[in-house]
Amino acid sequence: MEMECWVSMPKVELHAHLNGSVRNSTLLEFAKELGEKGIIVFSDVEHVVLKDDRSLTEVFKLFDLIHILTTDHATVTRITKEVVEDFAAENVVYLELRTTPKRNDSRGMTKRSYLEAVVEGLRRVDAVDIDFASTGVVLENKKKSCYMNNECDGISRKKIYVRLLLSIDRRETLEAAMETVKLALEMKDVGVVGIDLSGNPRVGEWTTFLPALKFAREQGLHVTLHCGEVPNQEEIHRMLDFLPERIGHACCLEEDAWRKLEMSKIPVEICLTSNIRTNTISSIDVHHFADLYNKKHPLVLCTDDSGVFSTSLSKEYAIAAAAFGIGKKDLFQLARNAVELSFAGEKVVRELKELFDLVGKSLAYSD
Ligand code: 6MZ
Repeated sequence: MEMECWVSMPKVELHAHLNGSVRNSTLLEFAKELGEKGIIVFSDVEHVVLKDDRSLTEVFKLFDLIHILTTDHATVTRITKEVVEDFAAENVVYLELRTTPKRNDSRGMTKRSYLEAVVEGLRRVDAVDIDFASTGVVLENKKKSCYMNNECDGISRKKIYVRLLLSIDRRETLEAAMETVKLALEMKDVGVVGIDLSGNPRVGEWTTFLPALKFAREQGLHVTLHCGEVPNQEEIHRMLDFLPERIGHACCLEEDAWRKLEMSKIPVEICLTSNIRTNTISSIDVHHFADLYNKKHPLVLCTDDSGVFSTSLSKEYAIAAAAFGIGKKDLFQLARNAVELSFAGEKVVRELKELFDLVGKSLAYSD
């Protein structure tokens, strides 16, 4: 099936890290600027940014580099705008974008000002209409909204819903994690809907963050955890026992943890290319997507880090179709079902389902 079929299909993205989704061209532009100022050596950075095949350890080294390139307010605003517009361009109709609020004293940056710079990026989106606030603010450019390229007639425009998850990095202290959760609570009205635990899975103990995660949950924030990117069975079990509303990856689960996951019905965010590239899963034909899909376990296809892994959500759908022999209608249904897994709340879920049903009929994705 042609790529265009996956691009034109409406899709839902629930696991995308902001700094992992930056275009390579933008990263190289930043690197050039810092190179000219003598802050970095451009040729060294160029080599790292353009390298295609990376181990999990190398990926986290790359993130440290990306953060050097991106951590000032104007840059954060720019990458947010670009990332949202890139997802919208391939018909992602709902994007739950996650990012780690960062404090950087040398740039006068606090976690709050970092997040404000992200929200400013959402405000600056102008290639499409955007709904990013839980209070229902929609920024429209006078024109009527639509979702699909081929339905746009020059009068109507695409629209994307964006909500934010704030990530806790496993390198952080409990105090820093608490600050992130409190920030999330204060910024609910600009579309922050939950908390993610991520970062190098070989670093830190997830139990450090348990009080912050529990507090987040008590306060009504949604919680998703990176779980099972490395084979730490003790941690995997305890994470599943916590019953997060979703988990990311779930790659290295031994049999009893796997059974626990299946029984729990905790939805899984699947990132095919990321898992293969980082060698977390040895090859696509043994990927656990197939088992979960066949057992009708709730799941969603995601990109993880579309910039770092040179992928897109449309590509992830194309890979699933080719590797597991799933047809267009079934993958459309998978995307539609993923709407239910979003943290956006009933109103948005209802609107998105209506949209899927409308598009499904007009593009013959459904019967
Ligand atoms: C775990 C990951 C990740 O937050 O700076 N991140 N954490 N596993 C992964 N699999 C490859 N990919 C990305 O985006 C980058 C940060 O997201 C987390 C890491 O903490 C990384 O530093 P933000 O916008």
